[in-house]
Amino acid sequence: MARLRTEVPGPRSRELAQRREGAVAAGVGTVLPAFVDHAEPGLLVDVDGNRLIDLGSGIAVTGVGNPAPRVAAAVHEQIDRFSHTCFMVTPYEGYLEVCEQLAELTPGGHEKRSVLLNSGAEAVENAVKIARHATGRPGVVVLDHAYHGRTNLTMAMTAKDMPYKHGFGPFTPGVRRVPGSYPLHDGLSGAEAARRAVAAVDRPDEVACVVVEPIQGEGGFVVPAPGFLPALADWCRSHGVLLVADEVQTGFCRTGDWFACEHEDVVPDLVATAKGIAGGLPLGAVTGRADVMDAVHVGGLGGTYGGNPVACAAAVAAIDTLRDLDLNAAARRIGATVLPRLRALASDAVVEVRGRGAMLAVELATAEDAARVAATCHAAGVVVLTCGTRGNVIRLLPPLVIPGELLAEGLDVLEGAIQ
Ligand code: PLZ
Repeated sequence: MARLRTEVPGPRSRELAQRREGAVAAGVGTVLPAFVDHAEPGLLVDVDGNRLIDLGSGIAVTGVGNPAPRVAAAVHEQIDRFSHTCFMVTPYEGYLEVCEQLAELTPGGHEKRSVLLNSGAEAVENAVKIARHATGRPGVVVLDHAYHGRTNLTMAMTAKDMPYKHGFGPFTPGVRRVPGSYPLHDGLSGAEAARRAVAAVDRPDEVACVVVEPIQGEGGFVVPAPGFLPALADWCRSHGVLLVADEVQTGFCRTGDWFACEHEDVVPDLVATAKGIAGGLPLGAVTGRADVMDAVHVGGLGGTYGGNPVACAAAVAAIDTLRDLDLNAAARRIGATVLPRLRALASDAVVEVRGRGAMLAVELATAEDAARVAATCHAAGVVVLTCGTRGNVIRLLPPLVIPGELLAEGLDVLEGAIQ
């Protein structure tokens, strides 16, 4: 079945790309300049009628599908009732529902509170604000290869200079970067890597929090060695340092659990979420220990749009969908299908195949290899993304509801491109 009607990008997309140049800031990058007209399960249909296989989910956002019928219905229903009041001015029930769901779903049976925000970066930034306030300490510890966002504080926390930080300094002080766990390259056990990480923290008594992605995202889909996260959590506990899990990319069933921390039974003090929480609408959250969250004075947290009612309605519907369709099981099935196929690839360019659930990656030898593989996939109508501090990793983040035959077809293309 021919999915492509024209070359990708086609003539209409190229026209729009030209128009874009006169209107959109050059600093906004684009992976695959095929302008989208609409989406179907597992597919993005572009303005030239090409049906692209979506193995990116808009960077791990539309796990529940795109469009997701229940999310769309909830959004329509909400926006017809009211679009916005600002929760800080006059509240509404949807915000509470999302916070209640977050308390139930995030790791740990302790009492929790949440604040809702607009994006992943805002969630991480607020987690740090809360941790500083609750501990009375200024320091923030982050890892090599970390990605936490593009605001000034989160740029300071993000490792990679180009493109995220280059020319955008000075950055906020107080952020200490330490080595993490990258088994392919450091050969350390989880416990050894954790010892190395905390040894690089000179004044633990001045550290408010350690912020970690349980599987690193933009930095290369780096799965830490088993035991790394639990050892870090133990160290935090014994030094009065809060553990903040940045589950912005890994959360909401992406790795086959609601949150990737669960895989090693790690219970963070605070969890930052966004992306998959609301099926495509902008929403972020910080959820954590009630005593820590409630340490902040009234009025200290918020924002005009944080927890916007439409985004909250979408989140409630997205969470219902993740639960009802058992998309954790779907994510595990995707991993069980993809990993053996990619591991069987015989190519000198493939350095490692790794990942968990529907967060999967192929590390290639060089960034040029990854760029060539991605370009071949794109030309064949398959949306794949790259990542990695060195840009040498191909990553797959398929919608959790992707039909099996589309996933298989996308993999055929990827395998061909790698070979
Ligand atoms: N924390 C772990 O993955 C966003 C960024 C894409 P925002 N990752 C995609 C880009 O080039 O900007 C991300 C993440 C982790 C925080 C964030 C930031 O989330 O919603 O993009 O602000």
